[in-house]
Amino acid sequence: MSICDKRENVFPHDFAWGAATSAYQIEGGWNADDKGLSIWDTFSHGKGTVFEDQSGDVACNSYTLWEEDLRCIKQLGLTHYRMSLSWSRLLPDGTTRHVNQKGVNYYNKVINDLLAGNVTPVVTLYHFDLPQALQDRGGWTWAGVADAFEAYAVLCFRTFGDRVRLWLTLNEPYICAKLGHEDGLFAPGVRDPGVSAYRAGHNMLRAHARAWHAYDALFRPEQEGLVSLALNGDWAEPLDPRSPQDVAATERYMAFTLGWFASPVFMTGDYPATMRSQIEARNLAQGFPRDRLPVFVDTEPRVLGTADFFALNYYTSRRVRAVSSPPGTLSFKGDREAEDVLDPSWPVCGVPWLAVVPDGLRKLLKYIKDTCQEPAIYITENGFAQVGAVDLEDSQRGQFYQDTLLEVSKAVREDGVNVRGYFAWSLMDNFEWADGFSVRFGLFHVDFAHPQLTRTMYRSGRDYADIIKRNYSQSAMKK
Ligand code: PNW
Repeated sequence: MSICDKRENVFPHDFAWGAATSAYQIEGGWNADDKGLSIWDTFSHGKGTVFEDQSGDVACNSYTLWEEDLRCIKQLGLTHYRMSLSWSRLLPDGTTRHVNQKGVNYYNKVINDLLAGNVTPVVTLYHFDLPQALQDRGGWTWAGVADAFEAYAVLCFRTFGDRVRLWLTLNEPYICAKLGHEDGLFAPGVRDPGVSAYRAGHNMLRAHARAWHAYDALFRPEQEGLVSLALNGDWAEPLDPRSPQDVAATERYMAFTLGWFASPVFMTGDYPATMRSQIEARNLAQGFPRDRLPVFVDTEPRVLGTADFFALNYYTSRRVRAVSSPPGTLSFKGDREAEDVLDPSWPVCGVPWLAVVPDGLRKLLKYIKDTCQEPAIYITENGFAQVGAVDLEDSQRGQFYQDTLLEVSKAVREDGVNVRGYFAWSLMDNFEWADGFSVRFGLFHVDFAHPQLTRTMYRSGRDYADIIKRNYSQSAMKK
């Protein structure tokens, strides 16, 4: 039975039905109207960093074609739209010394148009695109980045917060830390295994906390909004459930991924104990620098409790087995000593890292409920990729959304998880980071070869619209 056939109303009447995008992935206009450079401009303009040396210079050109995006949003019947602001479009050198009014005007129009169309904006302040001027001072590994982020956040709350009530400070600090500072696969392309990712992650947490406290003190009384950060998390299970080593490795895997950021904010105010002990043991045994995993000091604003809801980006699940790292290898994976593999029974969709495991989402939701004190949860990203020849009749992806939302409804109804909304990644095909335009996550197809960058609804867009409509009218009947 598909979720569309369900007669009972399983989603709350005010459930958020959304889709998501991010500034660099859709906007284009990389140097239009005084926008400053971001690290993704620099990174993608380098050679050999992105598939076929593509870049987001034009992308979906949403900077010019926003009204086309709005049409797509309306066609889907979304109640919510998750977007991000380009920091360097608003603050070309990353600081509030100079505010770019044209950037302000652009986002004002987007937000106002959404509200006029009865769509609630959910706004991410930072989705991977740090101003290059701040990177030049050390980027996320520079302690001062937290001051710059707080000032930027305050500007955004002051400028847009009269209309925006749902805020996300950072998107996926794990991906930014690990792919950007450990593997060098994402901007800023730093390859400094076992050191920089922890430092970058720490400053992201400090920056997030500063922004949350600023909102709490200065804006919440009047604006009454909610602020969180979007954390990506895979669900993980031991490769061999009877192996105590694999079971322990799975716990380490969870600690070093979701736990890295969820534990300081939602659980204890510090990194997971397993993460600390692993890293400290390796520092000691192998003579690595002792301060690799920074400490939270109480002279700084506290990090624990700085999220008004849990924002989860879920894509996939993993099987995990224990590995011991060879001596002398300074790396994140060396610290973790847990290797993740795919279960052969899981279908892989498009990209190699994305195994389709809808019930992994249900398990992860329950895990978050149990370990993070039953937070309200928004699923701020979830999606299914297409690569190669375009298939507008992508019934597989429609099925994926049905299967996934059925699992979400079970989490709500059977497990009592407080899920408040769901955002499909993505509204439309866009610049998929190091994969360029070769990987398509959209509910709308974008013809990147056409000067108009024509948006065409995939069959999965119709399927998702259908799911929204049915659940919406059912909840309206029940209300
Ligand atoms: C997320 N990985 O990033 C981002 O929030 C989106 O911007 C992105 O388009 C979407 O997922 C799809 O990839 C990820 O390699 C990027 O494991 C890479 C990975 C995971 C998430």
